[in-house]
Amino acid sequence: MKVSQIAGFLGSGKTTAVMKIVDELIRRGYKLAIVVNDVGEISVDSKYIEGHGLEAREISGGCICCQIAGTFAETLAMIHDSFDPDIVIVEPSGVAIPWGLKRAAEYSEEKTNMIIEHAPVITLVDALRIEMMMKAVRRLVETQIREADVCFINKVDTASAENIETAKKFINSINPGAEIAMMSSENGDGIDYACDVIAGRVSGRYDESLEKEMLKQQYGRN
Ligand SMILES: Nc1nc2c(ncn2[C@@H]2O[C@H](COP(=O)(O)OP(=O)(O)OP(=O)(O)O)[C@@H](O)[C@H]2O)c(=O)[nH]1
Ligand SMILES: [Mg+2]
Repeated sequence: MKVSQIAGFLGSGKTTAVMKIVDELIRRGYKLAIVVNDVGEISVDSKYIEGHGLEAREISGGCICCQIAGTFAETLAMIHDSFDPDIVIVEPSGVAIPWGLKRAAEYSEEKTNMIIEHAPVITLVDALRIEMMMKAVRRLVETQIREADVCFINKVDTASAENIETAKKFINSINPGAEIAMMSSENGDGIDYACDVIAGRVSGRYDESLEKEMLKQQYGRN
């Protein structure tokens, strides 16, 4: 079962993007499930779910990449056993760490008979709030970018050229290997491409030694 995460800081446009991605992937013939991890409130619109014939689960009360990893793994196992989708789209909370989520997803292999395959990690970078993020929540956003396979600079419909350039430079400085693409989850630009990435490619499994190496580089040797 393939697991696709749409990461990004709080308010970066994840839900807006996930809804459009789900529509497009269903149109392409994939069977989908979605898991939303909101810290606190319920955000999946049940009417939307019913109208789209897909399976949805909400996990609240903690971040799926850490405190409630067990619950997330059980949820994935249960989705696999009951619904068996081609792809599970996960909207992590805005403070989740992509590789932590990969690891948590792999725990589900111990809960039932299945193999998890990761879609490329997509991180949305909010072009409208790039300056704020580089100051106020830099460490977190850096981690989300460093662990991304493809970074989508989002909200390009209203962002200035300068904002977009700042976001590009910031991403490049943290993860020079990451592909950078543009998105407006509001008007749909970039959604088709995100679906190509999710359906057509895979990303590596969680690698503890690689994570330790990255942390060393980030925080110094001791
Ligand atoms: N201009 C513009 N605004 C957007 C775009 N995508 C989302 N927004 C707005 O950004 C805000 C947050 O969008 P959400 O999709 O809820 O973002 P989120 O990442 O799911 O937010 P959390 O789940 O709370 O972390 C909303 O007010 C959206 O209308 C976009 O492409 N362009
Ligand atoms: Mg959301």
